[in-house]
Amino acid sequence: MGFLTGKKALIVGVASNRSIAWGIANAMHREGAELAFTYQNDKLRPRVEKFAHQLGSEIVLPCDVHSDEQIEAVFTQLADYWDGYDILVHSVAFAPREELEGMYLDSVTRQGFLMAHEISSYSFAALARSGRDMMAGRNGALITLSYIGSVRSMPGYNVMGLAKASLEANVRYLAQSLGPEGIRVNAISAGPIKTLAASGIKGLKIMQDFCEKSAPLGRGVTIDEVGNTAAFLCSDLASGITAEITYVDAGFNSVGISQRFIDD
Ligand code: NAD
Ligand code: 0WE
Repeated sequence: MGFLTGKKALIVGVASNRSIAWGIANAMHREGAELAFTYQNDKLRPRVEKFAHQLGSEIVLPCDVHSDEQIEAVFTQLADYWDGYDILVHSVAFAPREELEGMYLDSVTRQGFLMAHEISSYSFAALARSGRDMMAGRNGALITLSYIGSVRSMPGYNVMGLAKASLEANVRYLAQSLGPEGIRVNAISAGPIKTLAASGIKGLKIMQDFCEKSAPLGRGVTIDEVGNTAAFLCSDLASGITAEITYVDAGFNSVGISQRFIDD
């Protein structure tokens, strides 16, 4: 029997079969969870419907996290299918593309800053709040996705780094807010993975190669590895873990200078 048997999970952030949210959905399905999905816009709807069917789910709801109404509506619609739910997966980020290259101070704007923080951080709290009543009394768990650019400057990550720092603080404050209700809140800080959100990013390949060379495991990570960790963190196996940022990055974050740079 899977370790998520009997759990119901809402997955926000599937856009393709490379999406981290898709890796998480697969792992949660394998461990016995029932799934529901949201899609950002009409272009993504048929794709997400197809992915949902592959994992035995008929529940596919619109949700652009820019809209308070759509966030509220997700849970009124979800209540038509489920009495409650146990797991929220938040796998969403956005900043204007022009702000994800070059030097931070040359590219940051008030509008880009607000957009990045709203879509990539505030939306986690907004979804948590709207879904709160449906999660009452069932050992719920929330999970979001971060990146090491929250705590170290990374070339070109720029305003997204600030938004991820906010998201990680959001994890700690949501954990404090929801702890009394038995709801746990965690993040996974993933190593770089070639998804839609990472495509077209200048220098991504170079950064991936650098991470692979530096990481103790000497390689990158996959959406399945992130998925397995997310499934664990949202399961009762992780009942003592909340407000934590767990790195799934082959150990990259722990290294000063890799031994490989001495040996090679
Ligand atoms: P992805 O493009 O597959 O997923 C990003 C998702 O964000 C898409 O499904 C998109 O529809 C959604 N989104 C963007 N704006 C939205 C909005 N206004 N409303 C609703 N949804 C919106 O890419 P991914 O790499 O799987 O990204 C998922 C998460 O993982 C992001 O938070 C990202 O920052 C994080 N992350 C990615 C990497 C990486 O290297 N790919 C590393 C660490 C963390
Ligand atoms: O969080 C991310 C990327 C999130 C993202 C991606 C895009 C591309 C399309 C946010 N907004 C947008 N806006 C768009 O218009 N990652 C962790 C992947 C990523 O992005 C980088 C990276 C890495 C790694 C940007 C610069 C440097 C490294």
